[in-house]
Amino acid sequence: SATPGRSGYTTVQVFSDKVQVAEDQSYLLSKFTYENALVETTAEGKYKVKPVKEDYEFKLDLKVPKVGVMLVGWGGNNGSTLTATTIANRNGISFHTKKGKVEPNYYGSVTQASTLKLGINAQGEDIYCPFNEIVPMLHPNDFVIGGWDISSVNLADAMARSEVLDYDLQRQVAKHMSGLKPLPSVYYPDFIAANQEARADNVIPGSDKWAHVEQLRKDIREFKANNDLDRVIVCWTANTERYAEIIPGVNDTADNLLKAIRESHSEVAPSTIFAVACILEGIPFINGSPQNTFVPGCIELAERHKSLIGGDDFKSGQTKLKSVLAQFLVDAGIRPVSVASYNHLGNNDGYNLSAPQQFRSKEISKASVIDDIIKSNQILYNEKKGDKVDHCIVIKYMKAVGDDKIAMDEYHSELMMGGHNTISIHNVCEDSLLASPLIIDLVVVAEFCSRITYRKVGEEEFKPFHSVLSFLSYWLKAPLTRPGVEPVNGLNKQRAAVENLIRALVGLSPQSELKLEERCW
Ligand code: NAI
Ligand code: DG6
Repeated sequence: SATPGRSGYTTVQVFSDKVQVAEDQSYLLSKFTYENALVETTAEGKYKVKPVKEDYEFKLDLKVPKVGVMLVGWGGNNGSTLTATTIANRNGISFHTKKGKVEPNYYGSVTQASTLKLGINAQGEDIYCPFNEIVPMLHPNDFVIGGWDISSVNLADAMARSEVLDYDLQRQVAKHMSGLKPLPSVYYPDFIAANQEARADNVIPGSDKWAHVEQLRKDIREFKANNDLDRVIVCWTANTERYAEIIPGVNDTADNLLKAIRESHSEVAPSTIFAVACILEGIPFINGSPQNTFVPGCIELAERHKSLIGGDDFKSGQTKLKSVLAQFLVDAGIRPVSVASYNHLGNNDGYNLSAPQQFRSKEISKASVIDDIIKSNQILYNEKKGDKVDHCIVIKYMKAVGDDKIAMDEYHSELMMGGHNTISIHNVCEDSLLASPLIIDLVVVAEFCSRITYRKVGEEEFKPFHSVLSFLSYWLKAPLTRPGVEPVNGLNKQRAAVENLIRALVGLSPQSELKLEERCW
């Protein structure tokens, strides 16, 4: 389709001899030389650097499929907010707040509300275009949303229960949502807080975990058939679970995990049951919560089936800012010595996190975000000075503030000649309005990446990207990477990866800010 506000709409035409479009317009092929540098660090602490390059060919399927988005935890704050937002946008439903009329939008979504620099015009000025108008992408107005929840409440009532959207909007979208009912879900009470039990009136019966996998696979197939879909993507936006213990023989390999599920082992979490069902169906599964859904056996299973997985934990407010600010401080040569992060919130997510084991999952994910940033600067962090930052995470449940999470951060840093700098931040994060657009981006980018295959010079076959789709890292607090690879947390680096991938597909070189037109005579 070539309609604004629908999937596949593009406005950019690139004239490059590196790109070829198939005669029937079904795919494009682009040649790309990946340039990097191989570094050897000598015993004396010097560096031997050799530029390296490798030729790639990318193939992008240009037809955007009809996609179903199945949310686990559909009736929660994020699930109901996302559903209402897509309905409002698709139907052009505007509404009134005490400040006046609000037109529907997708603010907070990189793919829907941000731009990319294409190049310069004849006057040397930078020219930007909408992020999703360079190559055909899925549009959220075309999402067919469904999913599961352990709570049977219909989506209109779920939206009201969430207390996120303005009443005038709720009033208008409710009629589109009251008929939407989550499918019964997998509920193992031991994995989420005991305070969630009262919600659990919509669960798949029995304790046979393999039967649960089979039921979910059936749900996915039926949803696909009933809605005439080409593809389904599943996203976990259900409660944060406790960590699963990694037990040799249980969840350490793909075969052991499958065996453990068949034996209904108690250490297999609901989120892992969903991930396994999706992997066996060959559809992408994204984990928006912090728990270790992707136990080693689950990652191995995804690799075996070449199925896409992405995680963990939506990066929405406090942590997103941290992944910019910590990078800024360290790149400015300033030495953060402590980061104290407090927040309190009053939504159901906060209620669940008030239990110690669920809080612990969130604490791990929120704390990991500065690790690679610290590691990148051995002048500031070394054996002599210390290579750690005191980093504390506190989350408190305070019902009264509802979804308006209050995040307070203090960055205490060492300056030149023993000086100190303290930055204090008070950040009101309307939690679900920050998180829901991330689900859009995760789905849009995962779908987009699933249409890309590549081959290196000399290779015959085009292959998909590795199962662990780390291109999604921008939107996730604790980015999952392929085993053995360290995650990249800096937000700008994460965005550059996606931006440069899009550029490569249309024959443009990676973004450069050299601006030689201005700087040279
Ligand atoms: P919520 O508590 O409003 O919604 C979660 C939903 O999941 C509930 O409706 C609950 O009934 C359902 N649920 C629980 N276990 C389930 C299961 N096994 N299967 C199906 N449904 C199940 O929470 P919210 O605010 O929507 O957040 C969802 C998740 O996303 C949480 O884990 C949260 O930590 C995570 N997250 C949220 C962010 C935000 O800013 N809102 C940002 C980062 C992560
Ligand atoms: C309290 O921290 C609740 C959490 O679920 C967060 O609201 C969510 O993880 C977003 O966290 P952040 O750090 O990205 O604002």
